Amino acid sequence: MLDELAEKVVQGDRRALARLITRVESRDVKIAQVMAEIYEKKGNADIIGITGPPGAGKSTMTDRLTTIYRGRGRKVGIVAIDPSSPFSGGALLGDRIRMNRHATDPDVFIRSLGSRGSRGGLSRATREVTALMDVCGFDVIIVETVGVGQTELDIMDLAHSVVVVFVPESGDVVQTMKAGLTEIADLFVVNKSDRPGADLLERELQGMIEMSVRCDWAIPVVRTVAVKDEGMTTVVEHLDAHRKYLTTCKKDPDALGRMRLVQFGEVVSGLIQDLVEDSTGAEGLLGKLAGQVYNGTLNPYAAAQKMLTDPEMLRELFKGDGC
Ligand SMILES: Nc1nc2c(ncn2[C@@H]2O[C@H](COP(=O)(O)OP(=O)(O)OP(=O)(O)O)[C@@H](O)[C@H]2O)c(=O)[nH]1
Ligand SMILES: [Mg+2]
Repeated sequence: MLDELAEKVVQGDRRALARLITRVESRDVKIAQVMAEIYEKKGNADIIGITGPPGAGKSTMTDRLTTIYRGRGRKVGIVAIDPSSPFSGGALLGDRIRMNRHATDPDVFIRSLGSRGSRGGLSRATREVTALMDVCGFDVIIVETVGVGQTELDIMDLAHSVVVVFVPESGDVVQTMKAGLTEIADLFVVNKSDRPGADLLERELQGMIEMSVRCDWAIPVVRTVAVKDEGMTTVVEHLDAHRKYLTTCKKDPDALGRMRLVQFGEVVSGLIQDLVEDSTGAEGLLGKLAGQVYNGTLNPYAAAQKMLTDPEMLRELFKGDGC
């Protein structure tokens, strides 16, 4: 029996989608049940991650890519993630301006996710939001996230294809991250190539790719000027090729299974975290335990051990929450 709102999302109702996403963000415990039921209704959306330093042109690029995909008749969902912002909801102000021309398109759905509400579980929230967009009928989902390698969000666990965007001045970031970058990226973009230094950065990235051990997929490097729409179709062509590679080359057969296990662990720990947080103010054994942690009379590890081994406490934790 599907939740009424979820039923509407399956039928492609955007307003229901927006409301269900709000429930994801507020960590409504019942959302796990909804996710379990709609999971099989997921389509086969392409999830594209766009990441890179602040101001590299990620949103501008997302806007241009959206135009290209819409031109192909594909419905586009956009998730703009800003871990530093406590605000969620519509698009971030700057993005609203940059993506203005898509604002009235019913086949483009833009949503930003901040850190509030997701209680640190930003990666879980993002995964759930992309799944809901997929269920709602969006074919391409672009996840924009700021920062390279230092975010709590592992974009490569979420997206099928990851675009790492740099600007000619990004040499330092590239030097510090080095090999780590080739593990994250499926495509490197040197944006703002209208500025000096693009050549040098491109060579550095090429050098890094040659040194990397990843021989199954040759990471392309594309130079773009997103504001002038230069190089954007090349980016899309490489993304198409990468998607094709993923479906035909069957990569590492273990990889998918491992990803599912990571997700499983994430869901279980997230659910328990939500339940623990919801129950700490309550009466009973859990409330008492939380009180001891709060006072410092019991350390968090000892308390966790106690909670997970005491059948009474476990019963209290899981009582009738439908998950
Ligand atoms: N010169 C030049 N400017 C660009 C290019 N692409 C984007 N910009 C400008 O760079 C600024 C930042 O662009 P955004 O698309 O907001 O960058 P972002 O990476 O999404 O930024 P954050 O989300 O704040 O990290 C804007 O003023 C853009 O107009 C480009 O190719 N060349
Ligand atoms: Mg942006």
